[in-house]
Amino acid sequence: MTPHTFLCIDAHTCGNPVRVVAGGGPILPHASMADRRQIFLRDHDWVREALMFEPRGHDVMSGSILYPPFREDCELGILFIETSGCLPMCGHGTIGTVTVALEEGLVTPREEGRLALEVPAGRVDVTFQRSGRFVDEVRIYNIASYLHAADVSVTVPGLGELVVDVSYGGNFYAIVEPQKNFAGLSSMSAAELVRWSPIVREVVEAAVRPVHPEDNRIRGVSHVMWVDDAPRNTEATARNAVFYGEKAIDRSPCGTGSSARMAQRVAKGRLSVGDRFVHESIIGTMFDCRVEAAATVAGRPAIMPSIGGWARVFGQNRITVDPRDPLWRGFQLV
Ligand code: PYC
Repeated sequence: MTPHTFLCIDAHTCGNPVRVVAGGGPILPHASMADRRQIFLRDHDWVREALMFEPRGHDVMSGSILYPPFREDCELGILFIETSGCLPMCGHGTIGTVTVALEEGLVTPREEGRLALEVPAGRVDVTFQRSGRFVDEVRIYNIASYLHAADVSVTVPGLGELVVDVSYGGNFYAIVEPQKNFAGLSSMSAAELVRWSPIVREVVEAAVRPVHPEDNRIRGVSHVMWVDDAPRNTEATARNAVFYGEKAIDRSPCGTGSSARMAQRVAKGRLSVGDRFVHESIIGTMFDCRVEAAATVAGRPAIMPSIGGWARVFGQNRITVDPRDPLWRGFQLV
């Protein structure tokens, strides 16, 4: 391998990192983003590891690579990269990527205020508002989200019984609401959430093994969402802390997590089509979400959610991965 340079733009969405690879990403065949995701994971995963893991990234690092879309009805293709792999969909990543792409002139929308994106999970439409050269807000019209399994009882070694729901919003989430062995987010530090979440993920995955009924490449409980209805902001409806990868807690309110959460609440009669749902993150940032419409996923009741949020661009990052560096591929301490 010769040294390889990536032209990255660093941003954050409501506190969670988004490193957008605008140049230097691997050339992938003319294929859907779902197929390109598989090809990237098979042949080019070193790119993700080198850019996401230490010493060039960190435990919470997350980002995307821009591609021309395969679908003719889309204007931009996005491949999500993060420490845990390549997600089918990432909400905070989409808000950050769209903000970067627009502010840096990397995409020209067919119609001002709208963009159609191709992501591995399907087509995602966004609307955005700009003030001059800056993007103020991006709203994602996310893919159909549904409650996959309700009231699943698991035994978590060291913690005891938890009853969780497994819900899909672009990734499968184990949702942990306050109950006997979880008294709400104020009862657990971030370090405790990082300690318990991989164990919860493992036992819930063993109990449910979710597979998306319309795309069997989307499978497995990848995220654990701890929630309560005691947000600190008066405008917020609820708050959450989403665990992903090996050590990461989402600093944003999590777009796919918020979609999964709304699907769960609608399925349980606690939210309705047309309702607004303001989700607060572990650091107090908020996404302004809505249940846009009812839908179905392979005959199951589902919703079409939307998520509004903001991102800020803060750096141009020309990163060279040099094979002379013994740590060129990156590492993670777990
Ligand atoms: O916003 O969808 C999201 C997300 C997934 C993992 C981290 N953030």
